[in-house]
Amino acid sequence: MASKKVVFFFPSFASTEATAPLGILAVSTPLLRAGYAVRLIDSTITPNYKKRVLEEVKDAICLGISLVTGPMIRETVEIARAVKEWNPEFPVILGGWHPSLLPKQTLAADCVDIIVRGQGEDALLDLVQHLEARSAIDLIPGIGFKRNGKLFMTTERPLKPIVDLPPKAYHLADFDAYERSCGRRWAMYTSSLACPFNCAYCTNAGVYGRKWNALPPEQFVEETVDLTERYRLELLWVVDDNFLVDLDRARLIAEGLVRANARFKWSIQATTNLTARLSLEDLKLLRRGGLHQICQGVDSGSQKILKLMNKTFQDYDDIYACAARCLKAGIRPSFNIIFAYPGEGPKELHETVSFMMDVCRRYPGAEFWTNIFTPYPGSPVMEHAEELGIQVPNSLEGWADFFPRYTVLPWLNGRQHERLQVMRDYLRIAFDRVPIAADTRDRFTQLAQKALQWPARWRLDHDFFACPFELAINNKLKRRTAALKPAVDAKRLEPAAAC
Ligand code: B12
Ligand code: SF4
Repeated sequence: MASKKVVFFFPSFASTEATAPLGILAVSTPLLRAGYAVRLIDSTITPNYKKRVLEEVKDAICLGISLVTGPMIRETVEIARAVKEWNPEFPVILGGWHPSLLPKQTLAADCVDIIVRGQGEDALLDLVQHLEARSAIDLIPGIGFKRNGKLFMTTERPLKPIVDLPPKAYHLADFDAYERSCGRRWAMYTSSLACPFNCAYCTNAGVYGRKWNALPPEQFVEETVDLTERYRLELLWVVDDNFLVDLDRARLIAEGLVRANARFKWSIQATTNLTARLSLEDLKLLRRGGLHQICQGVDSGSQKILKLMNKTFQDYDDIYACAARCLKAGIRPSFNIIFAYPGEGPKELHETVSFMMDVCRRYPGAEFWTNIFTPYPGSPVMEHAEELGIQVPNSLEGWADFFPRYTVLPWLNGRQHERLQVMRDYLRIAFDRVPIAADTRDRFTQLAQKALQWPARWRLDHDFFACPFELAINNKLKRRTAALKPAVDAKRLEPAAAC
């Protein structure tokens, strides 16, 4: 006899940045309000996660799993199969980015019964109520299901603006456990949805469209102050795709936080062109309100590649000037780079590395994080997969190895791939970067790693990566601080040394 209980599983992601999964907290609220009990098992903080899931599903209505494309698929399949072995009739529901972008293929997996496409708040409640009542789910918009081995997709569910979505059920999160795993007490928060741009490698438009919409500043201030006080959080990462679309809203948020005497730090993500619109006064105001980092996708130092990425809105002079203003205001400018985008040759790679080195040298405190281009399902560039020679996986499990840290591409394999990874490792040690996870290095390790910066910069300047002995030394140094490690098998995912 099933109780009114729904079990959620959140598979580990290859990162030390452990905190509560916002997607699951979001879809939990309507369930809780309707009187359902919710159990959240996050494998990052639950060593015996399989046993726990199998215990919890015994008297539940269904199991929901949240995942993005990549390594999370391994544990998704492991848990879904284990549940199916226990009871082939028990409903396994997949939601989140991967099922939303590839609904049919995901649903085709033998261990999956139902998928939810896009926003899950209303769809999952509808679904759970129907499963509980054992009534037909055919008319629930925004889902896909299997019947007699056949796949069915229901009608599209219209996107809801963020103001109409309920608050997330943060109380379900075990922040003590996340803090133990990551060394820092922090959470994510969303204050806007969608992004007006459409970069060719990005999947956002496919799930959230391009109509940017946001919470009013007063709600931002009230919720974030409450959240950080209630759970004693030192940091909020505002995971909006483009926080700075409405500058007046950003200013009002900062003013509100100053007035509320907010004590927490927060960081945002925004495009370089919108960040560049902030004056020094704006930035100082945001800093007073607690903003300490602006993450921006620079992506490439080559105009040619930016054009291919559909990112012609970016201006390099603006990036330099804005980095200077951010640092002056006490805000860390944090930039992302994508290597090996289709069309990138040695010239474009060199332009990007030179740009990075130049920014870091001129503006100490600016930081870069690098990835290898990963062709995600649903991104505009994937429409050209065939001509690019990309082998598109034809099963859910085939996507498990799609991961920006180690993606192998038709134009980047073997020695070339190895060389790029070594170069990325040198970039990691050449300049300081501040990860979310706490810095647990002792003084000796810190000094020794600092000393490695000079030979690393020399190598990058001279494009010389033979006999990478500094990386071996760095690996030894890293072993001295063994405490914080990603929960998944990071060795397989990260063949080269990480900082
Ligand atoms: C925060 C975040 C992270 C955090 C996650 C921390 C954590 N504890 O969850 C960290 C830093 C670890 C991270 C890492 C990565 N991320 Co990330 N990340 C995000 C980000 C910015 C926000 C996600 C979020 O929580 N949103 C808020 C929630 C409320 O929205 P949501 O996730 O969309 O959830 C809704 C629906 O999807 C659905 N839903 C979600 N789960 C479920 C479950 C069920 C059962 C149901 C029914 C519905 C449902 O309902 C929710 C409410 O409407 C998104 C961008 C974005 N706009 O969302 C990228 C994003 C998810 N990440 C992405 C990528 C590529 C990565 C990395 C590969 C990046 C890298 N360079 O390493 C890694 C991979 C991690 C891994 N899994 O292996 C891509 C995923 C693309 C894809 N095809 O899957 C995104 C979409 C960014 C992008 N635009 O490309 N990421
Ligand atoms: S600016 Fe960022 S979120 Fe917007 S489309 Fe480009 S990559 Fe995606």
